[in-house]
Amino acid sequence: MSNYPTIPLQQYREYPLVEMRQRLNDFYEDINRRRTVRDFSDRPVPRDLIETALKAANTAPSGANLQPWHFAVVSGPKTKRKIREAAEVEEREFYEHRASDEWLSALAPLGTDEHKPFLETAPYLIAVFLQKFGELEDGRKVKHYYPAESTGLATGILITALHQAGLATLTHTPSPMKFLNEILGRPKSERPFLLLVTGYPDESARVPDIQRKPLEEFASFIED
Ligand code: IYR
Repeated sequence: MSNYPTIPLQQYREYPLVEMRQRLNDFYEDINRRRTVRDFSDRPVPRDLIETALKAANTAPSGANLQPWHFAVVSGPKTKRKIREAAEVEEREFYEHRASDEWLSALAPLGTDEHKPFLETAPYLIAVFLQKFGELEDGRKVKHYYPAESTGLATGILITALHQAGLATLTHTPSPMKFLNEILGRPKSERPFLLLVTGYPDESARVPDIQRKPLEEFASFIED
């Protein structure tokens, strides 16, 4: 087996069954209040909240524990404007030409269009990058395994952590979003994964009246 050093699993906590149910129900009720928000307030958010949420995200499991992600956190108005301008160019192209009618009708209930004012209004844009390779100090490349799965998991924890703090998020995926590498000075070995917009929701924020599927529709239990 491995000859890596190991330590006892001291952090693990077992709870009595009633407590397990209580904790899980509380968590479910809380996460079930999460809604993707598109109307953000410009109220500032202290940076330490973002830092702690990122540290939570970085606990995600990853292929061979190589942590194949990078989070570029943007709060500066100049950079936010550049990102908004570049994203709106791609979005205009998407809504006017690239998207199929089928795609546009799937998006219709969300009421989205090519205007992305939240990219300037929200206090933080977190650009999530997936690293296909890591780089050692001497410049040698290290292959990463399951970078998409790993980065998706880390992003899920990030969204959950920000929600836990009382911040709203929007998972925004302008496509293509190579412009993020240029604007944010990220290397070619990193693929922009998504842009997470976060902050307080605007007081007038509204969300589409959409439902989550019932358990029977999205899970199956095989018990024999
Ligand atoms: N990227 C576009 C379109 C869009 C696509 C999907 I799939 C969505 O769930 C929402 C939007 C935009 O941000 O408007």
